[in-house]
Amino acid sequence: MIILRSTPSSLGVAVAALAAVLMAGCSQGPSTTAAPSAAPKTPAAPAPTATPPAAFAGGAVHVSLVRQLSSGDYFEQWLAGAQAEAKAIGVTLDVSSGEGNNDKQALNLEQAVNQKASAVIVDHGFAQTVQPAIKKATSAGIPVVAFDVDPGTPDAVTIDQDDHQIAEQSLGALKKDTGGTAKVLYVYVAGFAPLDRRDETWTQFKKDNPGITQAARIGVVNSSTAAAVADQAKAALQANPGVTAIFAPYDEFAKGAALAVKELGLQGKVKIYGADISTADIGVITEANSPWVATAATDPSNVGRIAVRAAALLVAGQQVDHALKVPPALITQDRLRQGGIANVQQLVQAIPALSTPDVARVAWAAPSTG
Ligand code: SR1
Repeated sequence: MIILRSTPSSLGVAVAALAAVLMAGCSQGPSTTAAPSAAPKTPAAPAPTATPPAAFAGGAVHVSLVRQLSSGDYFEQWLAGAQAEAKAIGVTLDVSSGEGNNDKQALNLEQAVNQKASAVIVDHGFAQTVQPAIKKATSAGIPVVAFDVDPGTPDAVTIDQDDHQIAEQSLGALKKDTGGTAKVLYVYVAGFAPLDRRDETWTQFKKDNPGITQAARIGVVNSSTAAAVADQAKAALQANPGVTAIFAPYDEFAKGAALAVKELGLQGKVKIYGADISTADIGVITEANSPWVATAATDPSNVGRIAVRAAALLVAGQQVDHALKVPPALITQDRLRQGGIANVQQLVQAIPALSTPDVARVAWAAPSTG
C-alpha cells in the first residue's frame, strides 16, 4: 500500500484559529474607517466556535483515505482539498490508491481497518470489492465515509455530487443548443456509481426527447482516459458522420472528445457537453474554436474538504447528515469567456454556491480555502 501522509501542524492550526477569532472580533466592533468596503464575493469562512476534542491533539487522529483512482484533474484537486482540510482540522490523512485496480483498493481498505484507522474515507470503488471491508470497519466501530460508492450499509455516511443533476444540467444545455434534435455520441463506462447515476438520467432524457438519439456509445477509464477516449471518439465520429453532439459526463471523457473533434476538424459541427471542471478544463473550454461548450460541475477540492470534515465529525462523535449531496452548477463556455474566468479560483468567486463551508461544518476549525 502506498501511503502519503499529511501531518497537521498544531501551531498552524492554533495561529489560524486565533487569526479567525481576531477577525471575527473586528467585524463585530464599530467601524472606524469612513469608506465602506466592497462586499466579499465568497462567503467568509466561519470562525471556529469550539476547542478541538482532546483526541485530536498532536495529529493522533488518523483518517485513511482509500481511493480507487488518483490520476486526472478531478482526483488531484479532490485530494488537494482533502489534504488542506485535514491540516486545518488537525487530523493525519493517510492516503492510498488502487490506481484503477479494484483488488488493490480492497486490500488497502482491509489494511486500513486492520491498522485501526480512526476513520476511513472510501473514495470511489466497485461495490462488490469494497463492501466486505466496509462491513468489517463498521462492525469494528470505525466510522466510514463513502464518496461515490455504495457502502452497502446504512452505518456509513455517503457523499455524492448529485449526479442526476449534473447530467440534467449538461443535457439541458445540449437540448437548448440543438433545439431538441441531434444524433449524439455518448461516452460511458458502467460500474462507477457517479457514471451509472448520470446514465440513468441520460436513459430517461432520451425517452423524454425522442428527437435526440444515441448514434454510438464509447468509453474507457484507465490511467490515460482522455487519450484512449480520443482514439475511440475519432473512430466513432468517422463511422457516424451525422453526429452533432457528444455527451461526455466526466472531464477526462470530454477532454478526449475535444481532442478527437479538433483532430478531425469538426469544431463547427460537433459540440461537447461534459461534467467536472479544473483549471486545465477551463483552458480547453475557452480556447479559440473549442467544441466543449458546457459542463456541469462541483468544485472537486470542496468535495474533498467535505469528506474529511465528515470523517472528523464522526471520530468526534458529532452529528453528520447521513447522505450528503454537493450541488453542481452549469458552467458554459459563454459564461467563462464573458467573465474572463481562467481558473477554478476565479470560477468559485463567480459562483459562490460552489463553495459549501457549512456542509459538515467542524466547529473547532475554520474551513480551509483555496
Ligand atoms: C470514473 S468516475 C469519474 C467521476 O467521478 C467523480 O464523480 C467525478 O465527477 C468524475 O466525473
